[in-house]
Amino acid sequence: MVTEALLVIAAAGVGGLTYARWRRGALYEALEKRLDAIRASARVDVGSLLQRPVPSFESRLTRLTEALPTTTIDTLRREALQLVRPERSYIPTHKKGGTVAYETLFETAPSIVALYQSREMCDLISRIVGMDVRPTPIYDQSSLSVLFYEKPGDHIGWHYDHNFYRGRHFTVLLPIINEGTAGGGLSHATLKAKIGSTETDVATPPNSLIVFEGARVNHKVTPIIEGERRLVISMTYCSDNRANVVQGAVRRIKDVAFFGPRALWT
Ligand SMILES: O=C(O)CCC(=O)C(=O)O
Ligand SMILES: [Fe+2]
Repeated sequence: MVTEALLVIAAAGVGGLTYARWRRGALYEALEKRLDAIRASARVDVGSLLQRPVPSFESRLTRLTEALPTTTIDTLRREALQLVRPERSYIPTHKKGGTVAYETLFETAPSIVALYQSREMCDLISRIVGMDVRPTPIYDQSSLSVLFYEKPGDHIGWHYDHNFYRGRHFTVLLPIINEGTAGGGLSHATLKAKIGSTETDVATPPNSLIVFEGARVNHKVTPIIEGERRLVISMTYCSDNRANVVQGAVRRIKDVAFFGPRALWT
């Protein structure tokens, strides 16, 4: 009797897991189709971005100011502000803030997805880092996200952006809102990066484009205070998207910490 009951429970468990996995598979197939549609329809005007001189990437970090036309930033900001409530994560001492993941952006933010996927962005980042890079896969929740710093204390502690792929992996940040009572009307959220042994402040006013090798450059964001707000589009590009088994497993564990158990089935 007891054995039978256990068997039934085990079968139900396996059935449930298989079903959940199948559902995620179906979701990613649907997202791939949606991505094709977005690529075909949503055009983002990157203005003269590609005509700009390519800055040096010797320190594995660089930034451009006034990266995109104002009208493009306005569109991206409008889409970001329409997003459903971001998922808030609180990982003690590491991160407090909101994140909207890639798959959610497909529904409500086609221009943000189109910018990330655009030929122009791939070309620009490839030229800056000196190797051909592409967007990271659709099932990786960190490929593209919008980060919301909007409650007092929202911040990210010192970290490297883990590289889950065989190739080199680069992080590209595009702040679209940064307002508060620090210098220049910006928020107190300051991006700090360690270049060698030197800690540098990286200015992140709206419409700056920060490109860095997050897996090699330790970085953090200091807390915002009451009444401040900072929204950042965070994109990752990679020179070889393939991942070995260990890299895939580590990515899932990290995604589960940030986005919950649904990320297990990716
Ligand atoms: O918000 C920022 O400036 C940094 C975010 C970050 O560390 C990341 O997206 O990896
Ligand atoms: Fe990071």
